[in-house]
Amino acid sequence: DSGSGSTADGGGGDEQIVMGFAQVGAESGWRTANTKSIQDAAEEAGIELKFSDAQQKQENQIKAIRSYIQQKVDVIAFSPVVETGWDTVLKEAQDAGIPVILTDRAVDSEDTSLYVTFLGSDFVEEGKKAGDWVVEEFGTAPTNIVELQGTTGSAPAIDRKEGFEEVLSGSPNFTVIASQTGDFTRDGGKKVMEAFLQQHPDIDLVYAHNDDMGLGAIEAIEAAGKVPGQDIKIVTVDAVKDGMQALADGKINFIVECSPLLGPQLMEITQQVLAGEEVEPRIVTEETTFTQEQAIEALPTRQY
Ligand code: GYE
Repeated sequence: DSGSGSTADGGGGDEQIVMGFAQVGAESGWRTANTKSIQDAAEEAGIELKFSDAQQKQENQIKAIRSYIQQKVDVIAFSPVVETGWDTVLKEAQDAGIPVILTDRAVDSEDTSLYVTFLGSDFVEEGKKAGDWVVEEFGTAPTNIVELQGTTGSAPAIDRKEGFEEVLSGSPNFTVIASQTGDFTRDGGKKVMEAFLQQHPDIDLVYAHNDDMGLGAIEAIEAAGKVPGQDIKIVTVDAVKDGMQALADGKINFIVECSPLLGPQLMEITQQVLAGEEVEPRIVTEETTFTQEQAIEALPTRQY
């Protein structure tokens, strides 16, 4: 020691980072893969992770965030189940001097100083990609579409609907004859699709905001004696393994990818933020789309 009075600690740079992560729930294959990615990446980065599952309820997420504030974690990361209603709790985190990183889903707060950055997909773009495929597939043929929406009020449900509608609005042959939430779950997708099939004998296409609801719809279509992928075509978003398998089997016709593997980037951003570095306010995930052949090719090496 130089005798200057400094401690061996060297300014606190070596202390373990503690992150509080408030997850949406365990509603889909996507979410399971996302949770695993975050847990694995935290371990890899030597970050201590406090993790909570809100079971798709905003009040539970708010409680979790408040408890992270109380525990004085170094950083809070979360995926907001819905877009609105976060200002109060985010202000509490800000007042406590704890940086907040949004992952996967956005909030619609006007005060963007309430969070450092938002890491996740461009959901409007995903909706557009689904719409582009529909236009290519059906051309000018009259097409009756039913839509299985994600969780009401969530960023991916709002944006995937918007992007899809934007593309189709230019072609009068496309009609969305029914649109309802299936809450991003397989069971939700199945139940809503059962009702749609009873009400509408003439469905040409299902647009499901995620694979799980599309997989539920497949069950309902088969139970109604129709052939999914043929009698009724299906386009979904996510590209998790079960969805990709259904695409490879010809039961789903097209999938727009949404990557759940946000963990490594989240840990990297966390380290930068806590080191006082500037980070971009919006970090968009890179994604592709899959046809049946592409799914068959990608499946053997798919991580999730
Ligand atoms: O598409 C869906 C999940 O927020 C992008 O949430 C995520 C969505 C994903 O339940 O499967």
